[in-house]
Amino acid sequence: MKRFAKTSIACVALSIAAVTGHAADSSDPIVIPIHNWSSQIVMSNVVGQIFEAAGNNVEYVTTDSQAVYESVRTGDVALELEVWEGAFGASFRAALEKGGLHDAGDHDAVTREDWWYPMWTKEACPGLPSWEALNACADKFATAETGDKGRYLDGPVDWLKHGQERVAALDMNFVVVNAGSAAALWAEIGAAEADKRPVVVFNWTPNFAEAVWPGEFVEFPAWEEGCDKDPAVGPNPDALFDCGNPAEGYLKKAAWDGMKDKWPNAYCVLQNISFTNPQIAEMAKLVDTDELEPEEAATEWLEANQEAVVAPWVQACAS
Ligand code: TMO
Repeated sequence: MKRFAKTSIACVALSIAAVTGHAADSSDPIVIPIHNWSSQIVMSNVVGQIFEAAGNNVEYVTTDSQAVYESVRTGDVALELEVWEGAFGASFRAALEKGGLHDAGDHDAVTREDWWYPMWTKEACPGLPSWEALNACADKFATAETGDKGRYLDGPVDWLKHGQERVAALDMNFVVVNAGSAAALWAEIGAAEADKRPVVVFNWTPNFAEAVWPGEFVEFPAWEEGCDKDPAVGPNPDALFDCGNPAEGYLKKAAWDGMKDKWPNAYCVLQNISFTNPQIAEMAKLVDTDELEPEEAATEWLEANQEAVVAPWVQACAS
């Protein structure tokens, strides 16, 4: 009985390979890394569920969002679904140079990650969104914790490492405080909303937040290639990080070089996957606004988008 079952599974695998022209995927789990913001967790579950529906085994591991590029490079995880240019461009480029991972294509989405304020903040600081106007208003953002300097609530430390360096490079009157979690950012905005207190926090797009709180990014000196490597780039000739993050950043997929040989069918689907800004904002909303668990959010997202969005990616690999 056991032998018969094994044989028939092998036959099915062979016939899939014959139909698709790909070898069969390994039955080892495709390990997908999970980080600490909602769209990434939901997207990872969406893609995991797509792979499972195709017969792959999938495993999720929670990892640091910078260290993950080393994990993809060495094959400890198979891929990364959200490589945001602003937060992770430097780690991604460093891993590419070492070898072992590659760029598996761009999502349709255009991204931005930077200092951001809810619109009511402009009443206290009408010169916004200019960073110089923000700096001139620093006292409006002062708290007991920051004395006469303004308080900027940055993301968790693993996302962006150079908030304090930017403040120093541009000689700003701000103190950078790292939030412990994404939830702490939303709590800060929510708490300021009642009395329309001015706040400036780290935020990004696509995200659920844009549908909840109208707001704007602070306009820093525009990002130029090398701003993080060459002091001469950017307005301060002696400092790195004297510019904003890219205002029209990429969102990439990264894959372990071994993925295409070990799971050729899943790898083919990965290459076709491309999410848009509204789709990614919706994934975040299902968790952050609707309070679904990420797995449920992924299932719900897939039910709504299976036919129109997902099926073509999968079918293109079956022919
Ligand atoms: C990495 N993130 C999207 C939270 O800026």
